[in-house]
Amino acid sequence: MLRIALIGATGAVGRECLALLDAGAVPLAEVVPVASARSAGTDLAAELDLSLPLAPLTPLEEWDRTGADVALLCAGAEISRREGERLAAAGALVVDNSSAFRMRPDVPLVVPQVNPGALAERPGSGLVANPNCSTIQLVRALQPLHKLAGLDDVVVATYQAASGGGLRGLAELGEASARMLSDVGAPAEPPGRFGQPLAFNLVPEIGLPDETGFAHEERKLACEPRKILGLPELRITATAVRVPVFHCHCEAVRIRVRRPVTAAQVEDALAATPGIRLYRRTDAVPYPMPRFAAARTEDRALVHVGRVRVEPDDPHGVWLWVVADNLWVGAASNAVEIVELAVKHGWLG
Ligand code: 2RA
Repeated sequence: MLRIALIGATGAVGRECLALLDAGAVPLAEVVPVASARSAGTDLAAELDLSLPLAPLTPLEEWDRTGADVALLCAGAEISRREGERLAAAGALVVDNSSAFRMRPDVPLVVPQVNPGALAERPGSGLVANPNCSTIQLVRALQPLHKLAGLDDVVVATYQAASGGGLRGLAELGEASARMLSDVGAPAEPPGRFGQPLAFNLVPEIGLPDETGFAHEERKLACEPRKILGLPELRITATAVRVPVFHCHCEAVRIRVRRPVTAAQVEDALAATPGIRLYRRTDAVPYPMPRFAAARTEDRALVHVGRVRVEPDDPHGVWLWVVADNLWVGAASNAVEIVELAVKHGWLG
């Protein structure tokens, strides 16, 4: 029976982790929700209708940090950098949702459906990194193509939902959309969570650009898949765009594969992959869309792939449209599945 500390429990990802733990993902002695003092008074059990053994919400500043078998860090890179190694040194297996440790060689970066072997042994660092949301759905769609025909080159354009900006991002989009609908002539919102107004707009830069012009989200998409897929030479590049959608990231992906393929072969490989729902042109719903991919619990758990095309003049050129719930597939369920794997390996409890 596990004692899990959940840091960032009141945030968008923290709440999804609680829902998954409440559904019985792992045997629990207790979950200790930890958050900043700002969240004092939040009654998570009542708000989320939880029946798991939940300790009272503890302010990060007052938490004693001992006795946790697992620490789930969902409070951003700054807090992960401050707390991660300290918690690992205190004996917890730390599963970190931020970008703080992802590219460190002694920290496995894990998508359980893609590279469970990275968790064959308990990492000496005590840290396991959860990849970025846009990476997780991408590598889950790429892996069957890699097995089928080998990956050579990947170009991706993302369409990322407001929930990637947390509860504040969701609220900002909702409130600004309502204001603009009630007064179409209203002046644009001041830049908020997304650097630019998002309602009825597209923001083609997520995170800060470096000296090459690539933004932080795009750099994550270029580095993380190489590590997860074990393909350090893979050519992969991205443009990341924030779109005024509440939930689910979408990705248009162009893959150059090493061996020629047909669309039917690609569709069959995707359809045979657990955790992927394939949409064919002839289906009643011929392609995935964010509204539907987040509609029901069973849909939220899947990576939805459609618009499979092989270029008529190049049998190495494949296009996919990939949709997934970024808070669920892209964060919480990946993190909780890492804990499940650790339990299976007998490292905990
Ligand atoms: C986003 N990648 O969508 C972030 C969330 N982890 O902005």
